[in-house]
Amino acid sequence: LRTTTCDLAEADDFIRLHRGEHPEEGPVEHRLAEVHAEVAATGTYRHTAAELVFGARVAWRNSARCIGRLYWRSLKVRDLRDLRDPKEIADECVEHLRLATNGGKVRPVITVFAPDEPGRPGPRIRNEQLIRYAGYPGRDGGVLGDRRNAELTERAIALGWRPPATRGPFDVLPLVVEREDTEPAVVELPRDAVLEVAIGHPEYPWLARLGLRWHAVPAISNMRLRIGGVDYPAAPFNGWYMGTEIGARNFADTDRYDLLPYLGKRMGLDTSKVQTLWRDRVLVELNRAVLHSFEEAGVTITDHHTESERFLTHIRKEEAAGRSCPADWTWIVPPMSSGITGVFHRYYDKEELVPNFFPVDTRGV
Ligand code: HEM
Ligand code: NRG
Repeated sequence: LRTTTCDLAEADDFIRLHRGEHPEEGPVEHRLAEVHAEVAATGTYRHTAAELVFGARVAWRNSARCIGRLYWRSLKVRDLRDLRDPKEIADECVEHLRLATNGGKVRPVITVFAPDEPGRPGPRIRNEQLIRYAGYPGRDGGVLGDRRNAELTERAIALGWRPPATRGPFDVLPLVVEREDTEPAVVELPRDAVLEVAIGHPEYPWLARLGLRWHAVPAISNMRLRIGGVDYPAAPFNGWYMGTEIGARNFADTDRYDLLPYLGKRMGLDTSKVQTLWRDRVLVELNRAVLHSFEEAGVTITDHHTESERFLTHIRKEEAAGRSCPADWTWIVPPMSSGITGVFHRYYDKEELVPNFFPVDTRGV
């Protein structure tokens, strides 16, 4: 746990970056002296409200794995740094979901809870995302639901969570929020805070009858926001989905919902050998179904072609502003039809910049 004195060099770099991009915030030397004095006295320092907003937005701007960065300036930042009580945090996560969901017109939001301080770790959210579907051990060693969340499901049950009487493939898990000196809080999300989209297909009416669904808002809750040497271990953030995340990964990966074999048969394809490309054909229809269903439901979603073009625009804008734009090709390139998207055909800056998001309990760099 990083609960030692904050990194002064990183603090300096951040304060200079902020004043450099926001000269209206006043002279940098004065603020640097303040920060140094506070770190000398307490081992850490408190960001101003403006620094927190800027830091969170730049953390998004610096996220090398994210294709959605064009709108980094629009991130809404909720400053809840005074909250460390697990139950209060869970309640504010629910409020986060309501603000972000916005009736389907999804808004990018981050909620920043208490930071790690010397000798006093901040709170932590154990769910990978605010909305996750349970994965229950099934018969024959299989899993009912999302295998990715099997461990979290087991943990929630051990902590006293009662799954629905009839277990299904899309049961929303409770939030598990921890603080060093208290029992973890296990808090169920109210139904009306979780907008979901029922998946149908523009031409195959039978697909809607399978009962597939997915949640509208992807809200990552297990990454540490690091700004100017200060770590915020609980800082859930969300944007909206790119269709392939659901259609080409969550529904298709063999260690997730693994739907391709079943759908191939339902589509009447020759699944006897890979070179009929039956899996590729199912993938296209499944991804059409996801985009079609979100669109019909009035829920914000983007496709991988549009998002690739936007990302290339973003890189051009960053270069025009005199900044490099680090990007990880292996994450940026979409998991289907890669070669027909623009992001496939180039190389990217490789350095790691801070502020940024890191796995919650490692240093990351
Ligand atoms: C990753 C799209 C907003 C930070 C990703 C990925 C996609 C994506 C497709 C790859 C995910 C995967 O392969 O599992 C988008 C879109 C957004 C958006 C369409 C719409 C606005 C945001 C926001 C933030 C953010 C608001 C933070 C404030 C990240 C980070 C990752 C990521 C840190 C890497 C996650 C990891 O390492 O597991 N994004 N994103 N994104 N995005 Fe975004
Ligand atoms: N692939 C994951 C979500 C990862 C982040 N994607 C975003 N982030 N779109 C999934 O649930 O499928 N975001 O902040 O919008």
